[in-house]
Amino acid sequence: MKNLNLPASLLCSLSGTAVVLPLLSSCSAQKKAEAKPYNIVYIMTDDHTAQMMSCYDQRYIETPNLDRIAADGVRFTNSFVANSLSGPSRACMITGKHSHANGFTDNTTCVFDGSQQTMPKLLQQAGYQTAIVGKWHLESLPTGFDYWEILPGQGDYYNPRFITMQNDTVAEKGYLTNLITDKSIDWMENQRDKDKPFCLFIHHKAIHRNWLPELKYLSLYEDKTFSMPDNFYDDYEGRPAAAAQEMSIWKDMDIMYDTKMYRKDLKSPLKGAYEAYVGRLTPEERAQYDAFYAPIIEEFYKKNPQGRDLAEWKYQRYMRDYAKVVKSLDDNVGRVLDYLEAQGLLDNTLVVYTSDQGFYMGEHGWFDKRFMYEESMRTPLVMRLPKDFQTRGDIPQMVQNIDYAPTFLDLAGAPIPDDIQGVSLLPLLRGEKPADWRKSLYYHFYEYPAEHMVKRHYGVRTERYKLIHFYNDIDEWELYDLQEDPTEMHNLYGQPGYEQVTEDLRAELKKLQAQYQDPIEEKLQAEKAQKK
Ligand code: SGN
Ligand code: CA
Repeated sequence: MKNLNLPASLLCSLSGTAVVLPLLSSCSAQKKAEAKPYNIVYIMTDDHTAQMMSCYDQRYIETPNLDRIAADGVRFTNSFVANSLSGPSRACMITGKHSHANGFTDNTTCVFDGSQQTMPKLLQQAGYQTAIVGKWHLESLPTGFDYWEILPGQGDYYNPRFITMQNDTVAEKGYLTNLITDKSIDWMENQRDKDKPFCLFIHHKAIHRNWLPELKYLSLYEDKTFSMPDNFYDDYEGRPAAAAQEMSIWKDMDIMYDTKMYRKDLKSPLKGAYEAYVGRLTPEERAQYDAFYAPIIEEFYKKNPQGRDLAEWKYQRYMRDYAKVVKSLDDNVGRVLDYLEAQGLLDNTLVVYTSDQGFYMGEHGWFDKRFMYEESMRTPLVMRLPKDFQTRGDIPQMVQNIDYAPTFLDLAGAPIPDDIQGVSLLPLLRGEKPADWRKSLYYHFYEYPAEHMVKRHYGVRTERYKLIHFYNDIDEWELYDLQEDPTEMHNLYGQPGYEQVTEDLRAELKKLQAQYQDPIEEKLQAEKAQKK
């Protein structure tokens, strides 16, 4: 099921249906003579979930510029990551390989081996200029980029620091989402070699914790009451790993750091981290920030909500802050689209918008991600296609972040090395419906024990079912019927009537682990044998 690996110039579109021509016909020859290589603008945000993007979900907020990408192009309705965490997701994306194969399995212990094969390096070999601006999060410095300017670690929202190619850390004035966009546009306009095709990664910190809004949007959404998901008060029955997490809005969200109810005279575990982040504001900015929060803080401590009142109060503050941060992001995506349009670049550029993973907006009572459950395994994915791609609307096939590398290489007409584990999405972008498209996805999360305490797990997802194995200090299996139970509240593993489904999924899981060469099952068997 590898891509067809033919340059775009070998394809000719006949009445909206893409047809592959075995030899250069006069049509493709003519196109080849005219064809300019495509550019790629890859915009990736951090922790932006499809629930908070109106082209996916109309319940909460409007995202007109993100929706513009989908309206003019395509929306993937089954887009997933291989490991729902920032560093690992980014490593999957640039290598086209699962975490065990690219070596970056978690944020806490890994340093990306930048000497390995990556998509940006292969694009450079194909004659592309490559650049990345924004969050990098892979510990080692970027390789394979002609230009880079990255954030130290998670980065700062206010008056942020950037690491330059000289390895200097430089603080800048402004709001991070705007600055990343300014720098990206500046690279396209003033710094790149305009005779070469380019691939630019615009990697935002938005909408990562602790959701600090641009000051001009502090008051936005303050009148809005967000509806709560039905499973906000999930009791995790039959799901011990879900019960053991520490990412509950009610119990784990920090009152100062996350909900900004700062008081000098009180304590909270993340008070110092909060002070450091808002301490980056200038005195004038801080005065504006404090003036907004002062009455909310006063009212909060006066009412002193407890129990479910506190949980629901926190949920509203969380939703509002997150929505405000999305607003600046949406504005800035609009700026990039406008720039490309004004420069006449849009027709020749693939614009991709995605996130490093999904996020919980109160589902199961949570914030954060990590789990293989739907909200965090999914990630938004919309694309605006170059002019000669006629495909529009929804693409329902299951795709994963390991597919971006082969897709971009394919679009560039570059060969896709055999060890890349993802598959090119180009056939889907051409409107084809490949009969042999993948029927299942593999997932593996490793970062445990760690912040939020989500246990290690791996699993398989098919169109209808999901089988998960939580391991390490636990040995628990979970089975979900996504058609009957889309919010994954009923673990069916071991229940009568599901023997065949379980057996089939186990076989599929084994097949995927063999295909991708993930040695985890053998490792666990060996550990078990040793214990006996
Ligand atoms: C930080 C956050 C966590 C978050 C991780 C990973 N804590 O450590 O809430 O899960 O990043 O996020 S914070 O106190 O520093 O805000 S990731 O998207 O980078 O993987
Ligand atoms: Ca993230």
